[in-house]
Amino acid sequence: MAAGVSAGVLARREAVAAAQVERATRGMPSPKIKDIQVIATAPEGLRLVVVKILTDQDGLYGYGCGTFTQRAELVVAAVERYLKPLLAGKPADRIEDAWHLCYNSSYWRNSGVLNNAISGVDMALWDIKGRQAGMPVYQLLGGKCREAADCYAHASGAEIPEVIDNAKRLMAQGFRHIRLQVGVPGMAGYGAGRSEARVAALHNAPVFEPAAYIRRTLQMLEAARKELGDEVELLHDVHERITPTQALQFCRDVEKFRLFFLEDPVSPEDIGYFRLIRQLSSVPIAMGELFNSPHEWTPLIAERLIDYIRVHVSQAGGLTPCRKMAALAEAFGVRTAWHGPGDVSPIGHACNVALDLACWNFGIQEYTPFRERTREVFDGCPEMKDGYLWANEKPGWGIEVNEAAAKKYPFGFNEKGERQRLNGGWGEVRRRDGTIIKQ
Ligand code: GCO
Ligand code: MG
Repeated sequence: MAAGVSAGVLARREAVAAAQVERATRGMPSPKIKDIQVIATAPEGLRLVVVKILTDQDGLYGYGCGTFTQRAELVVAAVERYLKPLLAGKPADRIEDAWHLCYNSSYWRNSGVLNNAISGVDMALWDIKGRQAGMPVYQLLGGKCREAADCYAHASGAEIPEVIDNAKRLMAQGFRHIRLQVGVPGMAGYGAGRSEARVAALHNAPVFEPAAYIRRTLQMLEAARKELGDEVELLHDVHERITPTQALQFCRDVEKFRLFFLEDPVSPEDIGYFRLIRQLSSVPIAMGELFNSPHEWTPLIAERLIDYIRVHVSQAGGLTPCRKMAALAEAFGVRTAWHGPGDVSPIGHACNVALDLACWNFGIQEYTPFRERTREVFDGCPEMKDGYLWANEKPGWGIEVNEAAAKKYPFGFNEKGERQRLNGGWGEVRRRDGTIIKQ
């Protein structure tokens, strides 16, 4: 018993506290997870996986993104066959607890498929929490640090003048940050148009040679800086296609173009090289879309080896781990640049924007336009104005999925309705001599 406080006073205090708890929860019984469904849809040919959690409370449900387009069907199975039975009947309002339950239930963890499945559940629970509170998710994270998320858009082309024209078009739309990618003649470069012609090789697959790509990209960046002026921020994605030593030289060579960031100069397998790159070059580095595990991002952040952490939020397990990642990054002066390509569903983009608004150390957001079919399936996509992405102000993610429309675009077909090969998986790219390269 605390000194000077009688048993009677203590008992009264306990009774008051119990009454307060009862008042606070009255009328809001904890919702339970009643059903988990998966919406598998490909409105623009890219396979999107969305998890829907229904609760035992009438009309209370939520959506989460678990998009791993190259192995989408495995994410569907992971949700339906493992997470759904695990979570049935569990409280829908204990997000942190549910995350750890899912994460630990496979014993072996941090895989792309499993993390995406967990993310689908995690984001759906945040959506439910927002709908319960009557607030957008960014409010649950502490509210806005900024009005909207400054974005970069993609300008690409098979030829350098085409890239520059596309960049000018985007600048005229209000974008202040532009990612530039140019094709390499006769080769299968990342992120740019490919010509029909193909350089001579010892095989029939698409060809890529790192040295040719590097020369071409340096020419393109030089032309772009000259023609686009000094004010626009330029970005480029290497897509882990060159050797670590080439990357080191490339980082030094692009310094003069004053990039906003250079992305993925080396692959996750080679992150040890960032220590060297950091010592020898001042180019700002963005890294992380392929990361699945804290063992990948923690050292890069804690050693201050990168400038922008660029994780694909669902690939890392959803909003719950990524808001912690952002907080870790803030402590080390690293900013966020969440992955925002076409193979993230609008639910995932809405989650990116919630983090962008609520985290002080936001850096930039990658933007991919939501086209007509996507908007038909997902009502309430974040809105783009003058290069800024604005959150939907409705509760949760503020997005409703039109499930009948989603069914019109099943997996397996491209936008023209033609059958796709490889179930959404990627094929091969080889060097001239036949060596497989990362793509
Ligand atoms: C980017 C990415 C993407 C990925 C794609 C893989 O920076 O936007 O590199 O274009 O290649 O998401 O499916
Ligand atoms: Mg990338």
